[in-house]
Amino acid sequence: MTKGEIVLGCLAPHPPHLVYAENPDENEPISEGGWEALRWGYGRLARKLKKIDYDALVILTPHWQTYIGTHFLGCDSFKSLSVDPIFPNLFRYHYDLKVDVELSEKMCELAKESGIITKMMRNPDFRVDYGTITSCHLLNPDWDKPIVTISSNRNRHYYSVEVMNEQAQALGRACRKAIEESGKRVVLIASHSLSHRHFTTEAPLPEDMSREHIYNHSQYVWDMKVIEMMREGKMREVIDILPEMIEQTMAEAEGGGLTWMMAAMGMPDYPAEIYGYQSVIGTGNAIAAWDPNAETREIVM
Ligand code: 2X7
Ligand code: FE2
Repeated sequence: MTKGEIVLGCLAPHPPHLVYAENPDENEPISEGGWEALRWGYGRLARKLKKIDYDALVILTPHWQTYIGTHFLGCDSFKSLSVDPIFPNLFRYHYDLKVDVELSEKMCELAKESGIITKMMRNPDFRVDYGTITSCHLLNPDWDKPIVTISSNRNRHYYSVEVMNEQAQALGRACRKAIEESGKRVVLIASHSLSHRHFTTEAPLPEDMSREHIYNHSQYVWDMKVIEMMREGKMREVIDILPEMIEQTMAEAEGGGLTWMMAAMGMPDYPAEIYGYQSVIGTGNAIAAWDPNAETREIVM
């Protein structure tokens, strides 16, 4: 069997606002648009993905939170209605997705072998979190590839940000080994924003872009610093300073997504492709991709 490989890694933020703004058939609410800088960037990355030959999308999401171990989706398919708990006015999405259970089991097994507490989620009525649905919809609106979702273990809260950062790296290394042994070509997704300070009052019309902006300059400065380091190919350094960024900006990277993905990809020292940056309800959202293939890697923005 040929050795499996990670063919792309994506930082893919999941504000449900972006799906709402796209008006896909799957989502009930109707909008007048909004957040174009992110949606157009996602469109470009989705077109790149269409040109890549891959078998599955593997996503780590901070909105499936587990306190005992790391869990992996373990049924062939999941179908239900996903309603955002905070924004039910924007996101009531009918999903019907397929899971690569074989790959999921392999990652679960190798993570366990490396000392991580793991569990397969075998409940067919399990409600898939909106982080998975939003990031996967925006990257692959056709839903024509199977996915694997990995939960976010809350060791950041149980222990510390530093423990999270170490554990997520161990998980990333185990997932890489599992992918290599599987023989599959896999796209990784870290589903989260960068700085994460929310606004406190919502505009009467959510897509009213005159109300959308960063609310705290320090958060913006952190976001720009991290994006600059991504462009420079300094991902080892980004992961090293991540605990400080998380504490100062309430960043969603606390869920382990970026750390996990970068460890799985061997801490890229080549430039990330940047597809967009914009605020959604005050949070800082960057879309970025790491393409290990130097021939297809681009300077996007
Ligand atoms: O979960 C989210 C998020 N991460 C960012 C912005 C808006 C809503 O939900
Ligand atoms: Fe979120």
